[in-house]
Amino acid sequence: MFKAFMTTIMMLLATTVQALADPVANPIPVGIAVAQTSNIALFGEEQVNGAKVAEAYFNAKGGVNGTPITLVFQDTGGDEAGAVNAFQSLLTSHVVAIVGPTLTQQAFAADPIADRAKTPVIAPSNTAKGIPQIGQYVCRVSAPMTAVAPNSLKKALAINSAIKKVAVLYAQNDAFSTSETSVFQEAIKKLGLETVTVQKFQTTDTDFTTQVTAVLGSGAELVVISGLAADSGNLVKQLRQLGYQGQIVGGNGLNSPNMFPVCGPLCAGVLVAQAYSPQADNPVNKAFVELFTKAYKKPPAQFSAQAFACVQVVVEALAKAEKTTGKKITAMDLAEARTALNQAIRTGSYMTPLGEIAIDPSGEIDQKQFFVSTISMNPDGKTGAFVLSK
Ligand code: 1QQ
Repeated sequence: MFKAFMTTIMMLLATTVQALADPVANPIPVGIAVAQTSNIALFGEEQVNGAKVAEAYFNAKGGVNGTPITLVFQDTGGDEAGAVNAFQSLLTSHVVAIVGPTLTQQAFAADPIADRAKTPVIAPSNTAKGIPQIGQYVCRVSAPMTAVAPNSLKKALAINSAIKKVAVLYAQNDAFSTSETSVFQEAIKKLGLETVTVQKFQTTDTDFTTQVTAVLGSGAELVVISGLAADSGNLVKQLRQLGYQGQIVGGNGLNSPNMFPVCGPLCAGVLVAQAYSPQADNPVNKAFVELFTKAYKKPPAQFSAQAFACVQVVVEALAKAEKTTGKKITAMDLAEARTALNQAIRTGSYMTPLGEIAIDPSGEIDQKQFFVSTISMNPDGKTGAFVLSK
């Protein structure tokens, strides 16, 4: 016990002393801690791709006032321990900031470590309540579900105003899913709809017979799902296989084209609210869509765009920090650079593929525009698209 305590103290001291003594490297290292393995890699792969496009794009434009950045990747896997390890490893790799982790569930475990090390965290996909409140060094470019989720319910009603009875399903072992379902449930009440059943599941579940049977017995005309990718995808599939024919609204866990092979042709018609549209009409989005499509032979979706925006926020805030301090980032020591970056992130606005965004002093994003899309599946039954609902 005492020995473990002393080891932790020594490690903390070592990192602090190192950070104070070490200049920032050139190219400037930026950490990317997302899920490259596990089920959560369905989201993480999109994030890696988006971040890589941003690295190439901003370096080609001169990086940070002439100094390039370099992304340092650490796989978080899908759980808290993986995220904690990835964050610790990146902090000792002398990154100026960390973009990550993929899940809210991981952020509540890992972000406090970076916050204590006074290293900015830019969340690319953490949408639950309470993320910016983790600490002064934590911010997000992923709009909270409070701002995004209700849009899909309103769209469902616009399509079918006869809907009255709603079934709600959520993953009870995931912090994002429990947060999102409470947003949905509140919105359902406000819209004057009736919640006829609330069903819980685990993100590791593959058989949803019990939940689907309850939904079918409830007479629900709308099903609202809050889970992650594989679980939500299988749930959609089994709802359809067992005969549910009404509208389905999916939460942010159904926001990835990597989920399409899970429910296959049965994904078609699911409504999803989104913080990004590849059709957004601004120059940086056009450049992003073009570069991304060229590199990966498919258009980008939300998680890629949000990862791109995170890297953009870091690059542009580093450039701002150089202007306000009158000092090159590479002439600063790490601790100085991290603090200057954290302050700069929270000033001004950014024109990103997500449209114009700003980060307020608390670390919360201010985003103007959201979208609702319907999943449309291709004849191959594995690929498809989010088609913007007008
Ligand atoms: C969160 C989410 C997930 C669906 C991101 C992949 O929004 O964990 O907050």
